[in-house]
Order: sequence, then C-alpha cells, then structure tokens
Amino acid sequence: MKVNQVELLISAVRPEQYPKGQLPEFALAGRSNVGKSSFINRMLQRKAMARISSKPGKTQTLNFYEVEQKLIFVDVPGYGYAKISKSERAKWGVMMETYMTDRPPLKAVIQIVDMRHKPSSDDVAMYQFLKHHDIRVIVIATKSDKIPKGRWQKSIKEIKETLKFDADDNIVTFSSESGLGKDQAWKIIEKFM
Ligand SMILES: Nc1nc2c(ncn2[C@@H]2O[C@H](COP(=O)(O)OP(=O)(O)O)[C@@H](O)[C@H]2O)c(=O)[nH]1
Ligand SMILES: [Mg+2]
Repeated sequence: MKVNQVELLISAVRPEQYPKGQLPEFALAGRSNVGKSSFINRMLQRKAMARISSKPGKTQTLNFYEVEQKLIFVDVPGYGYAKISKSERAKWGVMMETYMTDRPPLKAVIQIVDMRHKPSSDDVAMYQFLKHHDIRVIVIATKSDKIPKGRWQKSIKEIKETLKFDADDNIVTFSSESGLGKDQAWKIIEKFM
C-alpha cells in the first residue's frame, strides 16, 4: 500500500471513545519496547507518526491511526513492563480485553516479538489469549537487523514452537530499521481487509 494520508483519529480508553466508522482495524500487541510504534512508522513510512517511547510503559491509551481512509492501526500500551503499579496493570488488562474481545472491525492482531530472544511468558500468554478468542494473529518477528541472517530460520522456528503457533497464522521476519518484511506484512494485511 502506498501511504500518503495518515491521521490520528483518537487516543481512547473507553469503548464509547472508539471510532464509530466501519474501517477494518489492526491492533498491535507486544511487550513494552519491543518495537510496536516503530513497526507502525515503518509501515506508514513516517518518522514519528506513532510515538516511539524512550520511556517504556508510557502509552496508556489505544491510539487509532487511520490510513488512506482504508484501514486503522491501533497502537496499544505494551505489557511486561515491571515498573507499573498493580492498579495500572489491572486497568491495562481491562482496556485490552474489552477492545480485543468486543470490537467487530478488528480483523487481526499484529503481535510483535523480538527476534533476538525466545518469546517471553507474557508473549505466550498474549498469543494464547488471542487464539482462545479466535482472533487472527500476524506475528512480526522484528529487530532482524540485530542478528545475523544465518540465525533467522532458527529464531523463527523457536518463536513458532514457543508460541504453539497456529499453522493458519502468518509470521513475518521484519526490521523497522531496514524495512525488511514491510511489503510482505502489507500483503497479509491487505488480504485481511
Ligand atoms: N535495530 C532496531 N531497533 C528497533 C527496531 N524496532 C524498534 N527498535 C528500537 O526499539 C526501541 C523501542 O521501540 P518502540 O517502537 O518505541 O517500541 P514499543 O514500546 O513497542 O512501541 C526504540 O529505541 C526503537 O528505535 C528494529 O527493527 N531494529
Ligand atoms: Mg509504543
């Protein structure tokens, strides 16, 4: 997709604030600092449309970015950030679960994992939560630029095994730094629209 027009529609917390339109939505998921906002920026070819946080655990809203009046990327707060209070964590859980499980325009969740490491227990829990709710997942294995190409295949295999990857889902080797995987990710997204 060639992207010329992007607009932040709203930063929402409650369902009443979600956009009313019917555009297909793709929500990001992944631990704090894994590269969710960088993924959005790379897909949109913008430097700083989605805010890249130097401080992890910062985005506490669902940010709806409308692209070409055709689809919406939803940037979400990450999980697995230790320095967050119990009540903040509970609020996060309610917000995410409410959105993910009761949002008809949601076509797929784009789950970002760090290709350098085995998926964390939080990554596994998120993936299994999505599968439990029959939500399609596009797994983006990012930061591929940080490991040698010779390790990519092994890393993808480990990610699949650890997540108990559903053969119907897609996984993409990606780098927000180099742009690797961008066209493949767009192809999958466009197929689901
Ligand atoms: N080398 C490299 N760095 C990345 C990549 N994706 C994200 N980063 C860096 O990882 C940090 C966290 O990224 P961010 O997008 O804010 O993560 P978020 O918290 O999941 O939204 C930033 O310093 C990014 O520049 C990537 O593909 N390659
Ligand atoms: Mg972010």
